[in-house]
Amino acid sequence: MAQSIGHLATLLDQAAFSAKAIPQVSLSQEISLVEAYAIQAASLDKRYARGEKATGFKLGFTSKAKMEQMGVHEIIWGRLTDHMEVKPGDVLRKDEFIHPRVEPEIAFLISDRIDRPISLEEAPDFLAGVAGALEVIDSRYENFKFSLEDVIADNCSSAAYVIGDWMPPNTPFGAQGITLKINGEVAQQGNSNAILGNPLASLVEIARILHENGEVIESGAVILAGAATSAVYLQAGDRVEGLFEGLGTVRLTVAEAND
Ligand code: OOG
Ligand code: MG
Repeated sequence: MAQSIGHLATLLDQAAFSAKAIPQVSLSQEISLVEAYAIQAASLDKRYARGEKATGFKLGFTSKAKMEQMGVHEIIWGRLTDHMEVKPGDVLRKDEFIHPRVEPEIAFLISDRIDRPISLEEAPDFLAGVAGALEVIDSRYENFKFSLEDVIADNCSSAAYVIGDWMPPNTPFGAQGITLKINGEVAQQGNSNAILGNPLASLVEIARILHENGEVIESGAVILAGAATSAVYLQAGDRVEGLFEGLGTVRLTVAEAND
């Protein structure tokens, strides 16, 4: 018998909470896109019930590099919570994750509630700030493999994020170089315009999609526009730096294995 939305949400929440991978849902049953987002919502309800607070939204597969790396070619969206936020100076513990990867992103801080589709021209009016960011993704599925529906149900692999200093919204961020360094070595190199041609297009997309889904973006919310490059596996002891032209450097440290 097919597993219910509630049961699948519990399995995914438990997998994240205990850092233990589960088999892909799609290997044993077919789920629709609507069901996948319903599983995501139900699994987030478990986090909210434990006291986590919503902080915003993320987009996924907004760059060709990410689509090709993961074999998924549709834009997806997920939910961020305060539990996922890594503050400057915090050290990430690898054992709290299954197989974490890091990727460089552009983040937006929202100035005014968005409850309708917006155009690219008016999108800047909704920005209180822009920043470079690092997202840590951690698929709850074995071998980091998933279908479109699987990854949506799994809240788009959302696990942790660190945001650099917020810069004024008129800071140029549209076609800026991005370098991801691990332990001082260049691991990925790209440009912010790899994100839908202009990262601000991600805000336009999420406003449209959320409106269709009856969700709003609150003032003060954070939006992660999607990775500009492929993601890289994290190892214990890694020192990660995201260098964002015009926006500064964002750092993340992974604890040594025996810490
Ligand atoms: C899914 C999440 C994709 C992005 O920035 O494209 C994503 C994954 O790759 O596991 O966060
Ligand atoms: Mg991402």
